[in-house]
Amino acid sequence: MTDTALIVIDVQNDFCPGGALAVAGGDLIVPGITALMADAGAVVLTQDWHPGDHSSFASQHAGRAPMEQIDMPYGPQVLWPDHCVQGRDGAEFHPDLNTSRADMILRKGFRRDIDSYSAFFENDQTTPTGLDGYLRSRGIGKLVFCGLATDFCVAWSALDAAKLGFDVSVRLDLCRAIDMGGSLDAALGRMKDMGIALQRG
Ligand code: VGL
Ligand code: ZN
Repeated sequence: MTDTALIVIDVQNDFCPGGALAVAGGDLIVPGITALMADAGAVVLTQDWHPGDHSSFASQHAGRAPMEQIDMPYGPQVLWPDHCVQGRDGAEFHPDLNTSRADMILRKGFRRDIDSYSAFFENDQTTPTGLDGYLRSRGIGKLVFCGLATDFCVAWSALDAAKLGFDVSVRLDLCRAIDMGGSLDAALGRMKDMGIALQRG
């Protein structure tokens, strides 16, 4: 269907077992994503792409540890282990992800002072990435999301897409979550409240 895009969020080495911010079972979703690509009108891959001194890294904040939360000028921010550093192996896509099927590869989180969970807006929820315009100019109105992690980059992207007026579904069976401090349940609740179709197959 030419009006439907598959948006594959951050299926990168650092979010897979053995990576710096490994999500349990992150690698297991790759074959199912490959199968979904066959029917998609368009395929967009996103890539978390941070400078080595990114402000979301706990290593940049004296006395702070990964998974703590701090207040940034744009709002609360979880501090992460160093991950998806530009040009390093951890930032590469999982080797089995079919990158040649991608119409577009969108990199995000490349500004030192601001994180970008969502594929549409950075974490100030204002600065656009350009993806909205790309999809609209291609006449795409329906989006199917999958990838990593359910409760962060997938949820924030899907929620922004719904706010922007796209018809949104999330293939939960082709996502995996970080799930810290109730983050998965909270994200699922927010997506449900926004009318996003949560599918398990
Ligand atoms: C993500 C935390 C930090 C994600 C990216 O892809 O969900 N999570 N950076
Ligand atoms: Zn990141």
